[in-house]
Amino acid sequence: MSSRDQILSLFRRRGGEFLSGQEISQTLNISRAAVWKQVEQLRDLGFEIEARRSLGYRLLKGPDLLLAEDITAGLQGEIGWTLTCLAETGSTNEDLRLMAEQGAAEGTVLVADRQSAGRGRLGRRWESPAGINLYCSILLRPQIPPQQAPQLTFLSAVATAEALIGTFGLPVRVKWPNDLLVNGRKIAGMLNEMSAESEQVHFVLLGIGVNLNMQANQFPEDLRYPATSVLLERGTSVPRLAFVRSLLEKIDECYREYREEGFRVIRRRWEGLSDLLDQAVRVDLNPGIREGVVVGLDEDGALRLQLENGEVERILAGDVVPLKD
Ligand code: BT5
Repeated sequence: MSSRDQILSLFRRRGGEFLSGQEISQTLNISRAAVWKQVEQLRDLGFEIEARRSLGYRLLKGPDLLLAEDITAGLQGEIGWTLTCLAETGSTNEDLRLMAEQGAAEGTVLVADRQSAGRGRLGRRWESPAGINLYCSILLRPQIPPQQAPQLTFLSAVATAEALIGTFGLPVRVKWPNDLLVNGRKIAGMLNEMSAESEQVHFVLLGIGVNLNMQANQFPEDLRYPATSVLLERGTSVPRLAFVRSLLEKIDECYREYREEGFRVIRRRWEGLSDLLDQAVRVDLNPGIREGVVVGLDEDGALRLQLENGEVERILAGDVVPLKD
């Protein structure tokens, strides 16, 4: 743990009471001057810390920071989480890929407060301003053949949707393949990547971006779809910590189910979160258009579309829009 995290953890344990500079310097084994420097850095990060000559320091108020120790404290589940929170990085998926290639274990998670080059799919950008949202990547090493790896995309969408519903009571729906919408506006996106050889997956990275406290003017102007955040839907800001914890618990639960029962249960949960099941839709295959009725998901995550002639076509990529009558 860094000196900064150690001081914060001391403050938290003291619950708003004063901590003397001497006590901090002894516990951390750093000089009094170093303690002062750390306190100044915490203030730069937005912590309100009162300093009194005879009493020492006390924490009055903290920003909504994400710290590894807070996130994992007492988390239940089977995946052993190893979490690192970064103040800033290019893309958590990029960083975690390097760690995975060097042998990082299943359950390794990177969270960033801000991403300077947050990635969407197909080279698109994911807007990732500091201090308000969740940007994280989760490393899994499932024992599956590569063609089943897309199933993990549906797993992360189900887990994220259920965490949003459970924590904030929002009416979240899934949009094939991997967007989460509230009232037709995008609140979260998934960027899952894998490394595999012909028979076996080496690892899968679940990249998850969730708009928690994003204000309307913080979205880029050229959005492909209208976007929203928990703040915009609920009208109040929300703590990021509670959400990340619930997300990791949901991932753990879904992954256990997936290992024990295969894709079946995840698929059923995903279909329950989709508005498009049994609906007439138009799919823009770019190029080409298909119209039909959505009859479910295939084993590999393809959308099953029943055409007018009764045939079922598998849609691997495309933009799906409901047909209004
Ligand atoms: C996605 O791509 O929806 C995947 C987003 C994954 C982001 C996470 S954050 C942690 C991890 N590390 C990364 O570098 N990435 C992952 P896609 O479906 O291609 O959507 C991208 C499009 O959504 C952009 O072209 C914009 O139009 C729009 N967009 C960008 N930022 C947005 C935001 N914050 N909220 C909603 N829409 C956004």
